[in-house]
Amino acid sequence: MTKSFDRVAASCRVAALLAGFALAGTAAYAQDLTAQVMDAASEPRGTVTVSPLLTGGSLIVLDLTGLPPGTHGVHLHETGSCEGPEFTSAGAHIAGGHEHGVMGQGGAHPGDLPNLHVPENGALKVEYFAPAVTADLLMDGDGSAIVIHADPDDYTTPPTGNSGARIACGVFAGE
Ligand SMILES: [Cu+2]
Repeated sequence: MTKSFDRVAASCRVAALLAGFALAGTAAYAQDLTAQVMDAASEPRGTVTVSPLLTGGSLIVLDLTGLPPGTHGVHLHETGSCEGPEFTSAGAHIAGGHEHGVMGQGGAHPGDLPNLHVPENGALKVEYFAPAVTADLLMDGDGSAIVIHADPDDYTTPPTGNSGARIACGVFAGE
């Protein structure tokens, strides 16, 4: 009687230990990634934080200042490099084998994000869920970057939604 009780307790302990390992592994991978955003003149323009969620997807918080008023496309790009003033070093969008645009054929890229509507004072804080953005996508060998464009993303036209020049960029840090 006592013996089988002990065995149950022991197996519970093993299960708890395994659960602990699994949680620790996931938690280590799901830390926040923060990008310090710079414009083409290397002036700081705020931060973007991506929090990969244990339930899937990510929470993205953009806290930006000094941007030109108006509507701007913003995406997660595939390379963790922001060499101004053109920021082409950030590469293309994180595509995940998809085409561009939530309204495009075969879309969307996991890195496609909603447009930013920047008010007259140039400052904007916004947060939203990005269901297709995972730590695996962001933290591959060459990292990733957030890129803000001069024009709105039309959510359709490959490869960038006609969003124009890259006006600000930030590399995600954290491993
Ligand atoms: Cu882009």
